[in-house]
Amino acid sequence: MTGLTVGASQAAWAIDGASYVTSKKQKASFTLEAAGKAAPLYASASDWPGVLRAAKDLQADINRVTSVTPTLTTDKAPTGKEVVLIGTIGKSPLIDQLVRDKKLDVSGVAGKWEVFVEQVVEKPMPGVDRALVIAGSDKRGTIYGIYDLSKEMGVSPWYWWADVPTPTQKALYVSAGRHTQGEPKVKYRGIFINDEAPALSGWSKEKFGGVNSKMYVHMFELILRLKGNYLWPAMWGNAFSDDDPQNPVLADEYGIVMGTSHHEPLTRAHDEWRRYGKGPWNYQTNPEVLQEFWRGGMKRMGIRENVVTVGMRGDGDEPMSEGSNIALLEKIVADQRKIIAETTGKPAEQTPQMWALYKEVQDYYDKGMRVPDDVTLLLCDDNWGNIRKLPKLGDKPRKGGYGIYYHFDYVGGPRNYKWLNTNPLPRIWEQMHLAYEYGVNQIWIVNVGDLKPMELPISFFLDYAWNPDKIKADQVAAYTRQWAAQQFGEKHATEIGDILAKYAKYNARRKPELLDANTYSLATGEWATVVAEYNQLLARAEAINQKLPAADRDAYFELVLHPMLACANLNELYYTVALNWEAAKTNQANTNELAAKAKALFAKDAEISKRYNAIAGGKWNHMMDQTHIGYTYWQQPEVDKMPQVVTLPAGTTPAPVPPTPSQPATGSFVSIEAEHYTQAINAGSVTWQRLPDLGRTAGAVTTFPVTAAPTETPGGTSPHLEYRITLPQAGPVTVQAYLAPTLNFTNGQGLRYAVSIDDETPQIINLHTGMTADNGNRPWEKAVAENIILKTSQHTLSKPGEHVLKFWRVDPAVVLEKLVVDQGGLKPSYLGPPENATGGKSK
Ligand code: REL
Repeated sequence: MTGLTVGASQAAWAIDGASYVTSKKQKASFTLEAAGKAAPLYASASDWPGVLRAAKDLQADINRVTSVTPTLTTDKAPTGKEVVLIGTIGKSPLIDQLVRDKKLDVSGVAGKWEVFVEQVVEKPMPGVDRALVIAGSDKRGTIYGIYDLSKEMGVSPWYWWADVPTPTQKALYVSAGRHTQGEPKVKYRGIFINDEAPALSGWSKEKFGGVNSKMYVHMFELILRLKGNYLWPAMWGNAFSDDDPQNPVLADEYGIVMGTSHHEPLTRAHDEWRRYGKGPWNYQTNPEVLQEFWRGGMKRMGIRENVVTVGMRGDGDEPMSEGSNIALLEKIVADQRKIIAETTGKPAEQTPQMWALYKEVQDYYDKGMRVPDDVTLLLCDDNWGNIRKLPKLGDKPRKGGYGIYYHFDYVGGPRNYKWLNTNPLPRIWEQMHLAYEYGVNQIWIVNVGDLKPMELPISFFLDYAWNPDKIKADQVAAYTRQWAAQQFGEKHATEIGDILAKYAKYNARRKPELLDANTYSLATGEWATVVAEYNQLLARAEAINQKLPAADRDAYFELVLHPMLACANLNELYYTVALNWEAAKTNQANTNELAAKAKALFAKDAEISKRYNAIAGGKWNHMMDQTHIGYTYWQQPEVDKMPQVVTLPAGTTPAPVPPTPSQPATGSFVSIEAEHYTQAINAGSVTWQRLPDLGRTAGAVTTFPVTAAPTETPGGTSPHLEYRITLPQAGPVTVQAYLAPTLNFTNGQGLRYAVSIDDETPQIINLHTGMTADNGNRPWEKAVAENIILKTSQHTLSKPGEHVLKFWRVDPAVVLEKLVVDQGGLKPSYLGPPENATGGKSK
C-alpha cells in the first residue's frame, strides 16, 4: 500500500474519521516503528493472561507490517525515548500510576464495560519521553485496544481466516491525542458455529485432529479482533467442554464469554447427554438425573465467564411433548436456578443467564410463561433472518434485558441453507436496526454455520452491534466498500464492495438450495437476465483478479471470486436445464447440446468446490464440502445430484431453434421500483426513508422512526408515497405490492399498509393474514423461500391516462420493494416484471 495514511484505507470502519495510525510522521505523533527500530512494548505481569497474550499478537502484528519485532517485557517497565504501555485499569500498577499522576485521562473509561483508550502521553515517567498508552476498563477493553491498533496498522481481523495479506510499511506513527470508541451498545456480541458437518468438522479434523482447542484459539482471536465477545460452540456431535478440556480454559483466558445454544441448558452440550445421559430427556419422569447432569455442567464452568442457557426443549432440539406445560417449564427454570446458585455459591441472579424464545418456546411465553427478571429473554428470528418478536414499546424494562438470536445459515424447513452467503447486509441492517430501536441490546448472536464463507456478514453483524448508531441505512454500501478496502486496499475497493453486495443480493432472491429449473421464467426472458447478471458479476470479479498482486489471490478467491464462480455456474446450470426441457418439448435441434452443456456445468460445480478446497496450499480443505444440488425436501442430499435433462434419441427429426424470448418493456401494466416514487409525504415525526439496495431487484422504502405509533386512519396528509403512473385504459386494475418478508414482530394484528389510486379511500392491507412463522405454514414458507411477501388489491380506474398511486403508511417496519399495477396480460415471473416506469421522476 502506498498511501500515507495507513488506516484510512485499512480501518474496518473509518467513515467518520481518518485513522490514527499513519506511515508519515506528524507533529507530536508517537513512533511505533521507524528506520528498523520498533518502540518496546510493556504490559504488567499482573495483568490478565489474555491481555499478555494479545500483547504478543501486537508484537507479531508490528512485525507483519514492518518486519521488525518489538521487544515485549512484563517485569520491569521499559525505559527509552518512546515506549508502548499496555494495561488494564486496576490490574496494571503502571497504568494505575499514570491515572494517579493525571497523565492518563480515563474519564469515560474506568468502571465501564469493554472500553479502551489509546493516548499518546508526554513524559509519562522518568526516563521516558513519550508513551503510547493502551489502557482498558477491563480485560476485553485492553484487548480491543490492542487489536484496534493492529487493525489501524493494516492487519485485517481476517488475516488468518481468509488469508488476507498485510500491507507492509516502512514506518508507523500513532497520532497525538486520545483515541477511544466508548462502550459497546450491545453487551454480548457473538456467533454460533452450527450445522458444521461436513465442512468445518471435516476441515478441523484434518487440520487439527478435531474440533478442538487448536482450532478454537483461531476463532477466539478472530472474535476479539472483530470486537465480539461471545461464542456458542459447534454442537453437531461436538461437545466443547467435554471434547477438549482446554477449550473452556482457553476461551476464558482469551476473554471469550462462552454460551451453549438455545436448547443446551446449564452449559451442557447436547452431545454430552447422548454420551452420558441416563434415561429419557424428560423432566417429568427423569428430573434427578437431569439435575445431576446440569449440576455437572455448572461445576465444570466454575468462575469462567458464561451466559448460561436456561429452560428446556425436547431432546435434540425438538419441541417438548404435547403434555409439557408452562408450570413444568417454570419449575425447570426454578430448579436450574437453584443449581446455579448452589454451584456458584452466589444468588442465581449474579450469573448471566438467557432463555431463548425459539420456535414453540415463544408460544409458551405468549401463553404466560415467565422467567425471573434478571434472565435475558433471547428473542429469535424465524431462522430466515426475519425477527419474530420484539419487546413491546413502553413495557417495564427487564433487568436481564433482551437479546436476538439471528441466522445466516440454517438446517430446517422449508429448506436448509448452508452453502454460501445469502445474507445481504441491507436487510441485516434493517432487521437489527429494528431490534435495537425496540430496546434489544443485551445479546446479539448469529448462527454462522461453518464461519466461512460468512466473513463479510460476520464483520458487519459485530461492527453494527458495537454501535448501531454509527452505521445509517444509507451507509451500508460504504461499509461494504470499506470492508473490501480492509482486505484488498483502496484501489479496487468500490468495485469489490459492489460485487460483494450484488452477489449476496442475487443469492437472497432464492437460496441456492431452493433453486431449480423452474425458479425463474423462461418465457419472459427472466431466466436469461438473471444468468446474465451473475455472469456480469463474475466477469467483473475475474477482471479484478487479473489486476491483483499474486499475494492477494488466495484471499480474493475465498472472499470474492469463488462465490461468484460458484453462483454464476449454478444459476447457469439450472437455466440450461430449463432450456433443455423447453427444447425437448418440440424436438429442437439444440436439445442434446443443452443436455451436454448442463452436464458440463454440473461437473464444473464440483471443480469449483475442489478449487476452493485446494486454495492456500490446501489450508481450507473440506470447507467447501457442503452439498447443494439435488434437494427434494428440506434436508440436504447426501451427494450433489445432477438435475434431470432430456436427450433426444438418435434419428429424431430436429425442429429449428426459436429466438430467445424477452419481456415486453411496455404493456398494460406499470412496474415501479419502490424507491422511484414521485413524491414522499412525511407527517409529524414520520418520514419516508430509502433503504438502498434492500430487496430482490433495487432498493426499498420504509418509514422512520420504526417505533412511531401506527397511522390508524390513513388518508389526506398522513404519511404516504405517490407514484405517477400512466395506463392505457379505464377499468379494473390489480395493484401488486412486493414487500420484504418482515414478520408480525409486534405480535399484534399484523403489519399493515394502505393503497389507493387517485381519490379513492385507501384500502388497508394486512401483510400477515394467515401467516405465522411456523414450519408447515404455507404463506410463511412461500414468503421466506421467495424472500418476498406479495400482496394484491383491486381498484378501478375512472379514465385512461395518468393517475396517482398512493402507498400509505399504517404500521412501522413495512418495507416496500416494488409496485406493479396490472390491467391484464402480465405474464407470471419470479421477480415480477422489470421496471417500465419511474413514477414520474427521471431515473
Ligand atoms: O438453527 C438452529 O437454531 C437450530 O436448528 C440448531 O440450534 C439446532 O440445535 C441444530 O443445530 C441441532 O440440534
